[in-house]
Parts: sequence; structure tokens; C-alpha cells
Amino acid sequence: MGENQATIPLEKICDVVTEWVNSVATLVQPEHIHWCDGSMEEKRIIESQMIARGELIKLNQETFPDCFLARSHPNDVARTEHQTFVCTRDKELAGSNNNWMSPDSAHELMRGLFSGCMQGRTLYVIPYRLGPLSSPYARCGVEITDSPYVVLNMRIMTRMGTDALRRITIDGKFVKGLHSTGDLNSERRYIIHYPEETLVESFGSGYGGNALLAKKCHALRIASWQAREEGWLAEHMLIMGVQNPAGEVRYIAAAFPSACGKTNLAMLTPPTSMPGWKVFTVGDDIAWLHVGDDGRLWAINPEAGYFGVVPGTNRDTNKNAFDMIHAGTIFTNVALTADDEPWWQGRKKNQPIKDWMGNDYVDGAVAAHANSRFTVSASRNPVQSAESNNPMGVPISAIVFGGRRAALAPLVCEAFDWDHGVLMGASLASETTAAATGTTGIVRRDPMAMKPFCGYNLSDYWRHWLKIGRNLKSPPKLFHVNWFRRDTKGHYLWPGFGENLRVIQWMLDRSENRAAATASAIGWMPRVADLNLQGLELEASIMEQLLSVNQSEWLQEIVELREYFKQQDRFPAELELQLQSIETRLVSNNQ
Ligand code: OXD
Ligand code: MN
Repeated sequence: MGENQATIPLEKICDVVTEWVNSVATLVQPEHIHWCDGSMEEKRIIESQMIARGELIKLNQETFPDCFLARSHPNDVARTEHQTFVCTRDKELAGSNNNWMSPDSAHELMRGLFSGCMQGRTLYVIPYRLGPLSSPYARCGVEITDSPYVVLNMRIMTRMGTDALRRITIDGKFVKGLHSTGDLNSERRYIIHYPEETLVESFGSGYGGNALLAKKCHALRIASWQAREEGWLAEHMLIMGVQNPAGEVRYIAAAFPSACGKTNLAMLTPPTSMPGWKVFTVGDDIAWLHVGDDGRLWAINPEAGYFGVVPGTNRDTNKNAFDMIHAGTIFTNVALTADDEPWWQGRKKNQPIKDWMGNDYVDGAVAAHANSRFTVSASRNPVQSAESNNPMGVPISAIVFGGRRAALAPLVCEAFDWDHGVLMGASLASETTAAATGTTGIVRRDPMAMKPFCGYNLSDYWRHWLKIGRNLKSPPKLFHVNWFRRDTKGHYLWPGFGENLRVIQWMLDRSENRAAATASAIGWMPRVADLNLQGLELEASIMEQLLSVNQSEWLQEIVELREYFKQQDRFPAELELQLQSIETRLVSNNQ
């Protein structure tokens, strides 16, 4: 870049983007167009404009410096999966896992909604890069939005601004995202993906997962489509580094359905009885995985920040997150205290006076919304990995799938090989929590935790996973974990949180061939003596329960899995074979 480049107006830097912005502007008719440069000055201006309009509340700047509170419309507080579509020319490509509309019908519908929708508003152009700026695995996108809240969040969640725009001139391509909050009428809310056009259109919602188009829409749905075409994986996975007392650092990637504690695991604090162990976060939600020249699997985190669930965050559950969100954080839909601090269930300090909607707080009512969020830069994480910005990413030693299961699934189990591990991922299920549905214990299948995020047919996705395994000379080992097993009275058997590191130690030792295991019908399992339980006071009988495999429950699980997989057209024969093998082993082992 020549020095003069700095003085060139942003809209002149990149013709392909300017052309698209102009065509959108003709449709949506904004009053102003603002090209985001990602600067601090721009952030301050947008914040003060929002504060002046009452759209943002400055929190107590002594105890929560540079923190703000935003409230979304009460009908707009979560991702709306039933209004989310994948529009491919061939319906089968989208699969029964996605809502589908023909691209022509979707374009017509969305043209109608977007027509003139930004009159009197500012159209923001947000160029962004997902992944370290110079990484060959990183990708660019541009989101057009009329929401300044989206601008402030995207500034945290992505590498946003002038540098990203310059990268687009080098790459020559980018993913397009067009977003308008519209009139927030929930009947006219659509989140539409056109993978063949690398385009996302979102109308009628200001909520994170529906409006921050770089996150679930680009980094998972569109990216998973691109990943299949190009031979890599875009996954709903955290990435963490684990250092043992000898100073060796190894990395794991782990997929859990929403609300199973991914952020807590990614930022885990080792128990005091495991001196010398350290954990570093590379990412808490999304991993892009590539087959390296060395035949190993390498991961980058496409995101630059965290958009995490606030309730329950405290010093005991996640000290790193708790410390991290005391500065530079946008809170969405939390409650407010008398001294302008944010408040949420589990904060353990202070009292709310306003609930998440801004109404006077009434004792016993819900103060912070169950899905209230923090948006914060990853650089504020006290245990952020120094490798987070490595353009090549980190090598993955173990892939972990986990769900919330009161029964059935043992604490940990290792797949016999890659294909078996793919079946483990495809079988992933989690029980609903009361907060989400009002009913507990309903098992929902959520393959690889990607059910809401896979931008194409799940059977093709599993086939792609099988293919990736064939391309890996040194594949990571694959595991299934369950931190949520309960006894007959409903008590959790495993303490969870920091203690999960004991299970991680076993998995990493297995990947280095230095931990023992015994073969069960469902995979390799540790015996109690194979786990490091030093300093953990847990009765042997509880450990036995945590590591038990109940034959009749598992045979029933096989029946239910067959039923579920029958609903997926084109289910891969390799996975059916794996299912049969487990069944045969269950019957012959008589476990
Ligand atoms: C998220 C989710 O917000 O998975 O990350 O729902
Ligand atoms: Mn997620």
C-alpha cells in the first residue's frame, strides 16, 4: 500500500464493494451512508449518538469502565430458527435439517421487505475479516446494516474496518450480508442464506445471532458450504490450549449444543489440586479446521470476540469470564442496579432495580433475560492464547463432542477410529433445560452441535467429515463426554467446571498413547484408575456409575438413532455400518 492510500476515501478503495453498496442503497434508500473504518473515534461517535437517542446506556464507569447496556425488543431476544432459511436451487442440497425456499421466491420476498426500509436511517457498511488478518484460512465479508448496535458488536466480534476492506481488494471476493432491523414485526422476520451466491439477507431482527451476520450466518452456515466445496470444516466448536506441568501445550476442539457450557470450558480454571496445569482460550464458539501439509488438522478461530450468555457467570463458574466482562463490554438484556451496574442471576452482588426491559424490578420476577449476553473482545480474556493470532492456527490433538444427558452417556468415551468418531458426532444429543422450553429432559438430536448451523444437507455433511478423515495422515482422536450425568435423585454425579480438566488430561494422554483404556461396546473408556483423581473427593461407586455402560439403555439408543437417521435422506453407509458394529458389540459383550 502506498502512503497516499490512507487518504483515499474508503468507498474508493474497493470497486466490487462500492458497486454492491450502491445497488443496495438504490433499493433501501438510506438518508446517509457510512463506511466503517473500525477506528476508536468512530466507536465513540456511534456510542454517543446511541446514548443521546436512548438506545445505549452508559454503565458505572468506575466499576465497569467502557461498558454499556443495550436492550433489544422484547419479542426479539434469541435466534429464530423457524424463520431461518437456506435457499439452494436444488432443495435436497439444503436437506431436511434446514428450512428451504427457492432462491427466486426468497429474493422476491426480501426485495419487498428491503424496499425503502432505510429511509431516514443511516446505512453502515462494515467490511470485516474472519480469522487473523494475514491467515490463508481467513475470509472477508461485508455487512450492510441500519443498526449502530450491530456496528459496535461487529467491531468486537470481527477484525472490522479499513484493513479488512484492503484485504478484499487482494482476495477479490467477499461474503455479502444485508441486514435491516425493519419494524421488528416478528411476523416479518427472515434470515435467508443463499450459499450459491455467498449472500445472507436478514430482516426484522436486531438480535445477535440473527443480526451479527458474520457469526452464525457467515462463519457457520455459508462457511460450512464453502468448506465442503474446498475441503475443510467450519464447526460449532471451541478451541482451547492445555499446558501440562511439563510445559507441553496441546489443543482440543470441542462441540457442544448451545447452553452446555462451551464458554466455561474454553476458559476453564484448573483446580488447585492440579498444580502446574494451565488452560488458554483460542476460541469459544466457532472453529475453522484445515488439513495441514503435515497431515494434521489445524484450527483457527474466525472470531475476535465473545458473544456469551451472562446469567450464571461468577467467580466460581468462570472467573476468567467474570473478570473479563468488567470492562469494554456491551451487555444486552441484563438488569440494572441503582448504581448503574449490570446485574444478572448468579452475579452474587448487588440488587437489580430495573429488569432487562427497563421496567421497575419486582421482587421474584426475572431480572436479566435468560439469554442476556455480553459482547467483549477476546483480548480482554485473561487466559487468551498467544496463538490466537497465529495465521496458521493451532494443531488439534483431540476433537470432543458433548451433550447434556442425565443418563446413558458415560463421563468420557473414545472412538475406535475416525468413522466411529463421526458417528459419535452425528449421534450427539442434549436434553433441554427448563429455561429454554419449560420442560426438562427432552432429548434433542444436534449432530456435531451443528443442527441449526449446517448450511447444507446433514448426510452430505457427514460424508464430508468421513472424507476429511481420509485426508488426514495424523488425525486427532475423537471423544464423547458427558458432564451432566445424574443419580436417581437427580443430583449431578460429576462436579464439572475446573474438574473437567481431569477428563481432558486423559483424552490428551490418549492422543499421545500414554494413558490406558479398556474397550467397551461403545468405545475406549478409562477405568477409574486411569483418570487423575488426585485431590478430588469422589466415592469410587460414583466414579463407577459415571463410567458405566448400560446394555439395555444403549440398545434402546441404537433403536432411536436408527429412527432419527432414517429421516435423513442419503445417510452414509459407513455410518450405518458403525451403528451395526456397536449393536453387535453390545449384544456380544453383554455389558
Ligand atoms: C450461540 C449459540 O449464541 O450457539 O453461540 O446459540
Ligand atoms: Mn454457539
